[in-house]
Amino acid sequence: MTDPILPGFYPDPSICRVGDDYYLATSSFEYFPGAPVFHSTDLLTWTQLGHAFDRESQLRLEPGGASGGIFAPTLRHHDDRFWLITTNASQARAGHMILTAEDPAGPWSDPVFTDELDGIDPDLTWDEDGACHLTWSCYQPGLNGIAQVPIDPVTGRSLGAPRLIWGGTGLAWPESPHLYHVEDWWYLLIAEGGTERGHCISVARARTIDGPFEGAPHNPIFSHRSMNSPVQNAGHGDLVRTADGDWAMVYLAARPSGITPGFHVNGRETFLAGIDWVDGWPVVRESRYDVPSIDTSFIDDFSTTDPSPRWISPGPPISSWTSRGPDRGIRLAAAPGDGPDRRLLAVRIRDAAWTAEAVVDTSTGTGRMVLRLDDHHWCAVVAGEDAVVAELSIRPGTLEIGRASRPGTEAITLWMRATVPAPVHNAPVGPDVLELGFTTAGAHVSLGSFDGRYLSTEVAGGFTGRVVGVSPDSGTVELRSFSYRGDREPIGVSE
Ligand code: 6LW
Repeated sequence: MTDPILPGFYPDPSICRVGDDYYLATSSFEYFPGAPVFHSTDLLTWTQLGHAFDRESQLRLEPGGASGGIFAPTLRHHDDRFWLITTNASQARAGHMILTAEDPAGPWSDPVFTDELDGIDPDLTWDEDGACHLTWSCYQPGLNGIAQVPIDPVTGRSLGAPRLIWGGTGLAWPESPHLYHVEDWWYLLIAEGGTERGHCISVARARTIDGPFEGAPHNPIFSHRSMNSPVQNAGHGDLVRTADGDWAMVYLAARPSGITPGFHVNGRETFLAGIDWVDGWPVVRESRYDVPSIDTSFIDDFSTTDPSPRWISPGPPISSWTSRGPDRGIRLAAAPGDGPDRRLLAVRIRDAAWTAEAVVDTSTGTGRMVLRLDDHHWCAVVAGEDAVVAELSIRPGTLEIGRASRPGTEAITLWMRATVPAPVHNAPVGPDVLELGFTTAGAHVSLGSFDGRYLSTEVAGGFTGRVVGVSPDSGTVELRSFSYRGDREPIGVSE
């Protein structure tokens, strides 16, 4: 299976079902709102409902904390409520965060914090007696591996001492534990090997939720390591029993491309597989589902009352520095000074080849279109008063890759596009070519292009993927409309 059900950086998926409805949440790191929540009735097509963290009283993120913030969540439904547990990796000593909601579209509660249970990837599971257990990837000395503690999920308080329940098969980083009660067994599904090319999924089982757990003789039960597949880094799975009684698994994977070692630019994405039970163990059926290609294109003129949940920011909440135009458009106010809280209104890149355009009015300020991996790996089309400049910033420098005078100061369309290059002399090159430019008064100006590998995770590191959007540099910039189209002819920037 090569197509994700959630393209773009939506990693660490967790899924649950209520009747015929499926719900899924992913990690979101330094971006706010955080922990996006999705809905589906067929596991194949998903609609974003919103985010579990959508107000500052729930979550304060460190500005510029690349790949910090909200790590892997677990989403469950119990006692007629939805439960989400996760870790703010920038404040991990505060404990894991438990949120609840009647409606997964929100509002979600303010978080309740657990005790300081050092580690990540917390899971909540209720046993046959209704007791709740927190199981997580523990870093505490003596408990290194998958640990578990009985917990009161309402208060967050531990109701016993943490215990190591499985150390995994011996591969690095046993993490992302999830538990399932199937017939007479409790199954513990984990990821191992690290979230890179060695990623895999292993399973163990026990007669009781707290073990002792015995690993499957054929672990890992799923991996793409050392395989010749366009889908790599496969791991971090969560199982769900389907409405018709079968089983499925969501998992994360990346789609690196280009010359070795391969570069993935859109982060780790969410994929879907089938699950069969054979001789008392889950077996992954990777190609069971025919995932439809997803139309990721949109044009947003900000005329709707509520902003689409697609918009995120790696800094302060969007509402704190934006305001809506009288009937359409959105005004972006630049941050005072040059603080780290880069104000960027952005969306995830979800395709290999794409075009994005921002129509901006800079009559009351200056601003830029930005493609960001993190604060040290980005490129921009900067609309100044009399010139438009294309920049590429790779720590520690920022390179000007093109400049043109700006005819007039009326609204201007800033654009970027990514194309997938053909191999040169049969040798693959970078994952894509990024071209930056602008269009104004009918003049279409390409400012320059560069090899997109420099804005890839293999170069920058981290857990996220590219986002594209608009950032105010000074004063107030009005974003009249933003359009994104995947894998088709560029919108309005044809030569
Ligand atoms: C996540 C861990 C992982 O918490 O990477 O894929 C970490 N696995 O389970 C960040 O995504």
